[in-house]
Amino acid sequence: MTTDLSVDQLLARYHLMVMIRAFEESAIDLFAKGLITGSTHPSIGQEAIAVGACLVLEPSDKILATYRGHGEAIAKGSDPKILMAELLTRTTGCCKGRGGSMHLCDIQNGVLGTNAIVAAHIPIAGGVALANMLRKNQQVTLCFFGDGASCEGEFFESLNMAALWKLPLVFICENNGYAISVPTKLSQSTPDISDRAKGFGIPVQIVDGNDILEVHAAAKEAITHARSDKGPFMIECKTVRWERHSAFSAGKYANPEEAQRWKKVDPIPRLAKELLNSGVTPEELQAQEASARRVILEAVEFAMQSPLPSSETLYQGVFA
Ligand SMILES: Cc1ncc(C[n+]2csc(CCOP(=O)(O)OP(=O)(O)O)c2C)c(N)n1
Repeated sequence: MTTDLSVDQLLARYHLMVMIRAFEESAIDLFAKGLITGSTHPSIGQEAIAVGACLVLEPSDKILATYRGHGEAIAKGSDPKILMAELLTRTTGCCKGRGGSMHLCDIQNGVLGTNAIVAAHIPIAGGVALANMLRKNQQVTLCFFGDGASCEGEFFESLNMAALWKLPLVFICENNGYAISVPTKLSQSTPDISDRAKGFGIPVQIVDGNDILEVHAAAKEAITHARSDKGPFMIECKTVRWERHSAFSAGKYANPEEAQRWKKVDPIPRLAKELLNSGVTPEELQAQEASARRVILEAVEFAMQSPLPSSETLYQGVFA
């Protein structure tokens, strides 16, 4: 596929995708060691969606995502140190350790929340987009959600109001084929989730979510559309979920071949191939990878050395 991105811009995207991959691998490792409490949901294999879409945004734009949202927060510009500290519930975390892996919020960077309740953030994203429309600030809101979330009533209500009020909102469906253990063919009445948006008169694009060039091109069109007061847009990214729903069940797949299915369409080697074809040397790629992995090692170190909140602070930030 041809692209308007320069080799340097592609390399920056490669760096970010590897950073997200390394962050998720560390999260799985820390979870296995009992250092992450609750749950954690890796976005391994879905990095091209987060990076492809978020890098089209302006810094003042906003995003909301699901509990599988570490990648989107990193792609939107959150410092992996404060995100990793949040996963480890440290005081230096983006929510002072009160949110954990599923509730990342970094207002300064426009990350208005990842959410544990399936689809609950979709109407919130609608509210954010409405506020921005009323303020006439030309900000766009991206709302990432899964195929499972698209079966919730809130999704349909949000589509309707967003279309009716022409909100500057881009819906990005990460259709990874599963909602926990339920394959989409057992939960979705049509193969394409974007058909639902069409029913509300919203323009849609279906892309290969493992091809960052396709995601980038669609995001550019959608974000330009939303920023030009033309209303919402939906992108459906077809992708393949990492082996299991969460780190809790990592490595416990009955069928090991099924567990590895995401590797066959892994977006990172795919972009690497594109870069090599564009004249980037293997050494340059290795240097990018080493640098990205170093950032995450430093983030883990920072988080591990940060203090846990003391019991005296238990009631801080409790408003009701
Ligand atoms: C309202 C609600 N119902 C059920 C759950 C339990 N639950 C957690 S994740 C999940 C699956 C969601 O799948 P999908 O939207 O496809 O996202 P994915 O995990 O594949 O990224 C469910 C049912 C929940 N957290 N919230």
